Amino acid sequence: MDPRVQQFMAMIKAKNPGENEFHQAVQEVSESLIPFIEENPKYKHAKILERIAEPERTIIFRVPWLDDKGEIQINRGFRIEMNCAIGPYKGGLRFHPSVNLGILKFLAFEQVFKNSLTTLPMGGGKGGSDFDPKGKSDNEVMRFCQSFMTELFRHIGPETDVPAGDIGVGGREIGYLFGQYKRLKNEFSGVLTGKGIEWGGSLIRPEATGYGATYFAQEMLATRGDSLKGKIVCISGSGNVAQYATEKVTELGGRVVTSSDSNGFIYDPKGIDAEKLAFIMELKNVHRGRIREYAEKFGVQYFENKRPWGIICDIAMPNATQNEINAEEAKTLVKNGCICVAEGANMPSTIEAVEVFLNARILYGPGKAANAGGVATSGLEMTQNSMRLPWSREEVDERLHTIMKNIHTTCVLYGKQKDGFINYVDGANIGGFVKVANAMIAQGVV
Ligand code: NDP
Ligand code: 2IT
Repeated sequence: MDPRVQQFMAMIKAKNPGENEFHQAVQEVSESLIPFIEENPKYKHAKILERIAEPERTIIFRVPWLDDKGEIQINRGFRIEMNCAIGPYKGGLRFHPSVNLGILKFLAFEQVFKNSLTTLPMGGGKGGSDFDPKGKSDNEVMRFCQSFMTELFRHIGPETDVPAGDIGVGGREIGYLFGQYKRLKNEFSGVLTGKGIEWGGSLIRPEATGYGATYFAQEMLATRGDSLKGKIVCISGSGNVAQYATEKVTELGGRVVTSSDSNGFIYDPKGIDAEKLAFIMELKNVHRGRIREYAEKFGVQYFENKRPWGIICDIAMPNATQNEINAEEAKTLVKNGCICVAEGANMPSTIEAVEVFLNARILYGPGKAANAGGVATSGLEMTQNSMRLPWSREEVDERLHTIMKNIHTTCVLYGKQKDGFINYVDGANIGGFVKVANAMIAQGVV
């Protein structure tokens, strides 16, 4: 490791003990940024890197609620307001039992760079709870969301901080959260994104992350005169991002052969076509069942407690969670001929796995660039809410597509090496940093 990175990371680790995912995210970014900052001393003098790694505000609160048996349950709620140099804090809420301060700080940190890359005026934030929606009734989820918002509402607002969904938070949860915010504030506003289409949501927001990651893969492939046509694609996850990545990849001529959840994955060599995807959507979004049921329904193989990276593919799209591809799995992917990795999830590859992809010189699109289509379309939802005027499906999709192309161009601008190889990690980190850093300098010591 570069000794300057090592020194910086020693400070970060001492200040944020035990927050492993946060350390990992900061390390990956500082490996790109520290050499860049050395060449641009104004950022060094203004201590931008030191400031950007310290949240502007961290809110932690108790979330008590009553389950269906009338028993009191207590969860912990969080909102990390990381950086508002270029716009109100913006980023999702995650409800998952693994949620803790370190995980949300890594996500909020990534969000600052990602939101800057979208070209839209959004700062970075993230929040959530260790609440586990699995196995809970709709009424329990509603009571939890109402209690969560009863504290969160005083910290957020359409000009202050605009949460959205992430793992475990989809249309149902956003509805309950919005309902409670509206009651408490007596205000109908764009305080959350991912809203239902009848009450202020944007068309294409549900599709946006998966579509955007696919558009980004398309751009990466085009740099090598290639396309998605005829490609075999391994996708992990079966939630929001995975579902719409599967839809778009298939539409563009690729064949998606895997789908997974936290219990295992299915392998369907014929491909997950529109009819089978409709089954997954019904299974996951309505019945909230397990992916194993796909194997039973369509007579394909199911691998319990396994991840799909051993399946031969041209393209991998990790769309489930952080650190779901380790170095061994990365090596297997490369050995099996994988030429492109487009991350729909946030930080799904470990630092060692990223190294494997970069050393193999395959097309590697890190999450903060490849999955920015979700938050970008949230930004478009905010615009429509401010104008009080909805755009058509075509208009939003076209804007999303343009934004993904622009993010790709920014990555090339900052990540293209002398030998022509595009290092998308450097490209996304530096490309996301510059605008935020310049804004911070202009706004003084704040
Ligand atoms: P969902 O809750 O809709 O789906 C999550 C999927 O990932 C499920 O299939 C889930 O399986 C699986 N999963 C979650 N945790 C784990 C785990 N620890 N191990 C294995 N599988 C796991 O979430 P999204 O699709 O919205 O989010 C997926 C990823 O995309 C996350 O990394 C998120 O941060 C990122 N992202 C999401 C955006 C959005 O707009 N929604 C935008 C940008 C990034 P199970 O049901 O068994 O838990
Ligand atoms: O990680 C992400 O970018 C998201 N979960 C979406 C955030 C948003 O505000 O739409």
